[in-house]
Amino acid sequence: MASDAYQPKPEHKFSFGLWTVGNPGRDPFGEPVRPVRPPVELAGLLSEVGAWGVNLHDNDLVPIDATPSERDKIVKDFKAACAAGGLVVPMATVNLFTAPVFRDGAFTANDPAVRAYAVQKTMRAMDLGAELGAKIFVLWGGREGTETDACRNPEDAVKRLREALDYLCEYSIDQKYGYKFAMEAKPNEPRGDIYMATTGNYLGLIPTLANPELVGVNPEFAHETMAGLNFLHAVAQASEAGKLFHIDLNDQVIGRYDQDFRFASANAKGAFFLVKFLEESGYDGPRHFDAHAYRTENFEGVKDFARGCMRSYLIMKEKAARFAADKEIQAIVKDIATASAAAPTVGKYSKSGAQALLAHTFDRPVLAAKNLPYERLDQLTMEIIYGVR
Ligand code: DIG
Ligand code: MN
Ligand code: MN
Repeated sequence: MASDAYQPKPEHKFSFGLWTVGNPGRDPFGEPVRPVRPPVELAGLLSEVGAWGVNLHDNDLVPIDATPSERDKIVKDFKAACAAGGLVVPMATVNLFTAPVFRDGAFTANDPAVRAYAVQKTMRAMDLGAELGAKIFVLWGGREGTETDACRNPEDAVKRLREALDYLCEYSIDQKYGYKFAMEAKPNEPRGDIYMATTGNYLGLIPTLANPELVGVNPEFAHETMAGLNFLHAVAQASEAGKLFHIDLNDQVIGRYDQDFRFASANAKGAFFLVKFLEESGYDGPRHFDAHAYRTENFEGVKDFARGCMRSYLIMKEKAARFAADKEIQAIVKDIATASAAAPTVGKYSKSGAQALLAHTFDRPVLAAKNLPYERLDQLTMEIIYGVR
């Protein structure tokens, strides 16, 4: 691979989940095509391609039926592999979707025993993550949903989810883990419909929690895009609310199943605006690639996939810098932000301000005539993305 300007460095904070580079290529219509590699080998791969961090679900590392002594040896070996490879573990999460016990959901399941088991399993996953140094705990409610709404009142699902989150926040406080919880939305798959379908749903739930300051979101590019939504707008709202605790980067074609493509491989324009936003907004969290290689790939192809995610991010980062330095673009950006005519500012309400606003006469034709050269601006933007500017 060329030693050019797009080589990943620790300061870029690129991370991958064990389940991403460890994905064996199984899909609903086909068996695995790649051998399942042990976590220590996956850590070696991530170190080789230049990743900064490695994330995991509990059972990506520790099999669900491992004995305590087996668990401890696995964790010891993995910690050694991470240390040897210079990898940190910034995020941990819990698998509440693979085992059949979660077929009706986890925190929102109808069976209170399943709900209690899901909370217990999450507590143990939090213990594991804390042992590995994670300070972000992601929760993706992959099975929290329905195929028929005859199965439960959706209000009950919200209440059960809140009860679990409040309990887990208190556990983190009690254990002094210092976790920031990052909630990950998805509209459907593997359930017919998943509760908290979008990042916006979670932004509406968080203020109703007992410890809202401990809970934010982990938007995923593919998940908002599956629903036909603008991923950047979800990320920007989360960021503006101080709730962008983590982010899952990948790519996706609108209206398809969750493709989890290599970052920027399907939607270069969306990737450009996202990287521009993340870099200019001061987001200082992990750049986590929750994606996987094509089923056609062998282990070397998995490395190509991981390198491509990071390279494309850095290429888009450079293009965002070109956009910011482009005099013609910036002149347009400045002009379209100026007022078309003198007018009272809205700002914070005051009686006098309201009187002045009500007394002001707006000249609608003048306002309607302001030049908005978005065609030229977007063409210049595309020419930067195409690499000809
Ligand atoms: C799927 O997009 C989910 C799971 O892979 C995991 O729970 C979470 C972590 O980023 N993303
Ligand atoms: Mn996904
Ligand atoms: Mn994800």
